[in-house]
Amino acid sequence: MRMTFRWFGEKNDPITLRQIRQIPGMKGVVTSLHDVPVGEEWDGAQITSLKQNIENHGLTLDVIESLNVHEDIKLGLPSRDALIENYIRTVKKLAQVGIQVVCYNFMPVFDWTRSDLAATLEDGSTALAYDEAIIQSIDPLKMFDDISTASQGLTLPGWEPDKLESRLKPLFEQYADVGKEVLWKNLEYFLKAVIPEAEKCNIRMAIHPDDPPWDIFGLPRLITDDANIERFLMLYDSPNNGLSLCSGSLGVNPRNDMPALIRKYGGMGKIHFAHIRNIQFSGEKGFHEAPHLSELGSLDMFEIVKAYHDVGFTGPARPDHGRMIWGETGRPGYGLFDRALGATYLTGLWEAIDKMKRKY
Ligand code: DNO
Repeated sequence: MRMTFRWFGEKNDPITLRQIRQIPGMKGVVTSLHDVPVGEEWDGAQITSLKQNIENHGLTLDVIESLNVHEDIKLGLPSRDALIENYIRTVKKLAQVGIQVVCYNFMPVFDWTRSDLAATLEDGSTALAYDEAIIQSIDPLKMFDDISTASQGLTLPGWEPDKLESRLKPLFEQYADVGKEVLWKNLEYFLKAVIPEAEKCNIRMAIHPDDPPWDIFGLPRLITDDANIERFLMLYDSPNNGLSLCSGSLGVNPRNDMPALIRKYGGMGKIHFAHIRNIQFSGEKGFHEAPHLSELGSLDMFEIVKAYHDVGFTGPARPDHGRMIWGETGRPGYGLFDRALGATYLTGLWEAIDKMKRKY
């Protein structure tokens, strides 16, 4: 397991590469060109300078999270072919500078979704939370404004203004005809075009599970559980077609046994990137994000990290969303302090498991 940290770029993140470099055990960075509108081909020089900047700080660029998929591709519109061509050209450019893993998702309209970006926990910290009753009562068209207002002036991943703002209403209308099976077909079409090219240039494509892993606002969601992950992998069976396995996304459905999923898909070599975080159930389809520690959440992080260790996972992993603690302000879920604590905790678990296995 190679410990990495998500960073949103020089102009887009209050956290600096220097701070990230000072987190004990931190090796690499996970990032993206956040200012390029989704669907556009990335500029090679910008990719090179991003990588160079990260390396100048003593870190490596391990994963592109995300190379987002344009809604027209998910909708299966005629414009998708040109957009897929752009996507492939970007993937090839990433490969040229030595990047090996590309994370993306195939969630319609909204990426991850929460009902509260700053729910207060017992200890006075704040965390992201989800309550199905609230989500069902929210007008999704208004939700974008609420999220933008609450996000401290920083763009939240998956909620980029260019993608949503004025496009939201027409998008919902377009999705009215796109049920689950159509979405599966459109995903298959995308994979059949992209994965053969990823194979040629050694990029491991890693889909992120849907967060939360159930339909929201009447929009279909696909990557939600074991059966659907199997179906996904069979759409295009290739070592380059794999997963960004996220314990906090899949783990909010108590029927998803995270250590078992890690053993199964890690054992098959299908996990290209690991997001590791804890959540606390707060009812049927309800949860808040918890500190990474097992004792403070519903997931057993020892078992999760041990499962990665048992399958010999050598890929990039990152602590995922953190709480806001110690008075920090910033991008909800992506502050420095709690994620740094998460990273060192996960590194500590790994060391303990590793040494226990080798010494006893
Ligand atoms: C949320 C993230 C997601 C993830 C995308 C990948 O914080 O885990 O936004 O980056 O779904 O495409």
